[in-house]
Amino acid sequence: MKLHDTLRSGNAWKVRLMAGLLGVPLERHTRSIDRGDLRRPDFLAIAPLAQVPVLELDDGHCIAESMAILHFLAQGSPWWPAEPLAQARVLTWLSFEQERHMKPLAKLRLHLALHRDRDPASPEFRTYRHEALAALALLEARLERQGPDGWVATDTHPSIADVALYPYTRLAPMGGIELQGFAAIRAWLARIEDLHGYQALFPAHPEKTFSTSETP
Ligand SMILES: N[C@@H](CCC(=O)N[C@@H](CS)C(=O)NCC(=O)O)C(=O)O
Repeated sequence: MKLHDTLRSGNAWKVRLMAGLLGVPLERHTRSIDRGDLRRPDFLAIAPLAQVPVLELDDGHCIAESMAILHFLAQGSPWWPAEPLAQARVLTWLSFEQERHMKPLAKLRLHLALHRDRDPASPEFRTYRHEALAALALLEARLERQGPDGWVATDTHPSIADVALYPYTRLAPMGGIELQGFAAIRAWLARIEDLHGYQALFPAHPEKTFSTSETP
């Protein structure tokens, strides 16, 4: 299978993390947003939404959107529980990630750390900060309730909800959101990083997760 990604995409990091945790090999095809690769006809032919990540299967079929890809990869594994109520709980947290968590955290990281092209004091970025902190407060409360052995959506084995919520939570400090006040989140991040098969954002340079240079 081939993953179409960009070097720093947090949404594509979810897919690489999932594949690593499952022990599934992925060939990376890394594209550049700045070079306009995501607007090229060859990419648009496989990516109806013109975004990464896209997973290309060996038979040529392609899957867009990180949630859909995680769902596909996790079939038949404990990362997608078999029981309908447990599945519904996983979907609750996937929906939370897409609607309330990922966007403000990704915007803060992209524009305040990577591009440095926005004023953090602008109304728009103050709103993103407020939304990001609110999302992390909800995640913190959930993890506190789940206890030190629980996971975001499930009780014993982690699920694709943990994988989905990990990257932009881990990268939050790049957008000026410090995690010191979120003890349950910090413990959960550390537990994910201890899992067999964990993948760093830059696998050859795990220490450079927060680097803003063009090359890892
Ligand atoms: N909802 C999508 C969001 C994907 C997304 O935002 N991808 C970004 C990179 S992290 C992208 O392709 N940005 C370039 C663009 O939108 O032109 C998912 O979860 O996969």
